[in-house]
Amino acid sequence: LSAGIIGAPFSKGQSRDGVESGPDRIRAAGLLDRLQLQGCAVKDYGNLTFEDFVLDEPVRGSKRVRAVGSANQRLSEAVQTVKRDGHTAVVLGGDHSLAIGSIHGHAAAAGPLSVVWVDAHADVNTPLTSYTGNLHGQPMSYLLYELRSKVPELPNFSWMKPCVSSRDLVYVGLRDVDPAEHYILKLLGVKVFSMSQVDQLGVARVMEETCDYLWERAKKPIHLSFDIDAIDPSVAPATGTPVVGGLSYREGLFITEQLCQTGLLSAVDLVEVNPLRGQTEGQVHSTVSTAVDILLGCFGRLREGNHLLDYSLP
Ligand code: DIR
Ligand code: MN
Ligand code: MN
Repeated sequence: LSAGIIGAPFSKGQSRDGVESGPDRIRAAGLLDRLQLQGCAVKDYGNLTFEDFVLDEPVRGSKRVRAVGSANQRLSEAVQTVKRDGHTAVVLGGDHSLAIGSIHGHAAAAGPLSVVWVDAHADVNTPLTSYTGNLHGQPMSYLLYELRSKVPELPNFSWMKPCVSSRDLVYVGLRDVDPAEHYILKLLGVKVFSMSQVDQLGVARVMEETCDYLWERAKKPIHLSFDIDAIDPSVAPATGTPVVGGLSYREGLFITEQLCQTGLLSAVDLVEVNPLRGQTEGQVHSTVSTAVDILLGCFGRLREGNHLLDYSLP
């Protein structure tokens, strides 16, 4: 296993300051050392820098489209480099609009993907259905082939084309879905395990069904896009749009353990950690360390314990 880490300190897909410091806070919590200690090779590609747009007026109600489009083009290229270097890509956000570039770059380098989207929100508004105009609530609508005719052309988005089929997408953890998003999910028949299904089936069945569903046709590389707000705010409060009733820490880790064990996990986004949204340093710490543990789980950390292949007793 090897991880290629990209920091994407990007915040313009939503309106709250602070989410741009996610990558550095997650690194400062020891992500790289801890990955290496568990036997994972790590290459840190550093933080991306993004172009500033002085004039970035809303386009059909959507905010800072030019900045988001340009940043995602850079991110897509960075993810392609990491994949071509042979690593599992790790994108540290930043807000969830960066899934546009991350998934686009992953698909450009690796071909058709399965996407597992773990989030309180579906993030499948189109620019025309969004109530907020925030692009972090829209990335999946840009990425799905089936919504192509529903997404207007936007400045700085001509570099990207949809690259995900709605049959290759599974949601886990939803509990705050806008009416138009719910309509889209039903119309396209997207596989959704909302918090209600997690309650009904338990996380073990949810992950078993997720993997069975994704493998029905072919075993494609998996892109995990993990919004920290999927986890309950009692554990991960330092995020821009917390929603009560989320996944427990244990359910979050279980999801990563199961996806890692498929052997197909090929890229991971960890997004929406916003240190400025914590009310205490303890809240920030709990959120950041949960994010780190989720990433460690993606790279083979097991709660039963691990040891390296060449371990020998002293
Ligand atoms: C809302 C909130 N559905 C929107 N989305 C969030 O802005 O479209 N996504 N917070 O993470
Ligand atoms: Mn999200
Ligand atoms: Mn969310």
